[in-house]
Amino acid sequence: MDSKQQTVRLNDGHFIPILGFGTYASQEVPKSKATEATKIAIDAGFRHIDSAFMYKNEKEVGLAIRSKIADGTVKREDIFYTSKVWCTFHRPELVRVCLEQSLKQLQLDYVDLYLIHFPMAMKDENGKFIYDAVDICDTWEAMEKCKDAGLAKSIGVSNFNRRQLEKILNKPGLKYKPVCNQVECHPYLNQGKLLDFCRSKDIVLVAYSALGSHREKTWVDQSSPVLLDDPVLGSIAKKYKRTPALIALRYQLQRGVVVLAKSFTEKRIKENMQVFEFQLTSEDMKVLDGLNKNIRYISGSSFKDHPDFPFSDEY
Ligand code: NAP
Ligand code: WDT
Repeated sequence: MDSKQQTVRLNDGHFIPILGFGTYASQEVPKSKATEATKIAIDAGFRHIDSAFMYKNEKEVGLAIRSKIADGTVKREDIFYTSKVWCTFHRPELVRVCLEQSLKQLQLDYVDLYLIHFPMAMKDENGKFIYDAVDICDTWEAMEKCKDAGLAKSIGVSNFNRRQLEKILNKPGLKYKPVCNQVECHPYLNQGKLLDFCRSKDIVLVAYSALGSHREKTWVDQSSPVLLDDPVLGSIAKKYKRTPALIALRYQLQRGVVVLAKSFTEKRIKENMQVFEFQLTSEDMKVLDGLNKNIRYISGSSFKDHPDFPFSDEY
């Protein structure tokens, strides 16, 4: 398997592999599965790995990365690792604390990319999350300090709407622009407008739930349609002798979106690497664009009353 993965240049000069491995799994999945799957992913050729403080798996993912370094499969600099600061660490003095906790779990000395996971500050009051008032620009300045300290090579955001991105881009004295905005993106929510905006600012859009999400009950309305069961995706898959999952991944790469794919199943982890083996015609890309229907699987509706809830704006 070709280990040199295709990358795209970020606005700070670093490069991000355009296909990433998602590692989030529900509480019921044994944490050791993350180690097993991440090792398989690296062996299969994935070089970009996405996790977060909130996923509670960084110890296990770090173990997999370090074991693939130890056995000579990769070097640290071949791996692009993303982590994210959780909402309860938005206070500027806590951002680095969260990153250092991640690094300690990982047993790594830097992350390639550090993201603000979600644009809403919260605080933990006796085990219950309540809203906290922290200016996102103050959180961003603490992110810039993490980059200057070398703990994160690049910094970016996740789940930001246009207004929230502009708030950071317009911050007086901005030192570093976010390199990316990681958001839900797939043929049913193709984020065309946010993608155009990000492009105009040299911000990479990174797609999560690109296969239609994990559909976990905590986060996803179980009555929503299953993306990979879509008949149009199915017929295009048939035409290329691939799978609906591969069509959904390829769609993102051809529109310049960096795409994450989560699987803890060896066969599907390997299958997802085939995204580099074929090309969709511009006609089929147009057909896929036509599937857009504003279905947000991870809608976060329980947070909708927070003043910084991102998904009330059109985009
Ligand atoms: P996803 O990538 O949309 O994948 C969803 C499901 O598809 C997985 O449960 C997987 O099941 C299955 N699958 C994978 N490859 C397949 C294939 N070739 N054919 C058929 N089914 C396939 O999942 P996601 O977890 O929602 O998103 C991906 C990653 O994005 C996450 O793991 C996380 O790293 C990140 N994420 C970030 C945020 C954020 O707020 N920033 C939110 C959500 C997700 P199996 O494991 O059983 O194969
Ligand atoms: C919308 C609502 C977007 C799940 C909540 C994001 C939830 C982050 C995952 C995640 C949120 C959240 N995940 O990987 O499945 O920040 O709570 O990364 S969330």
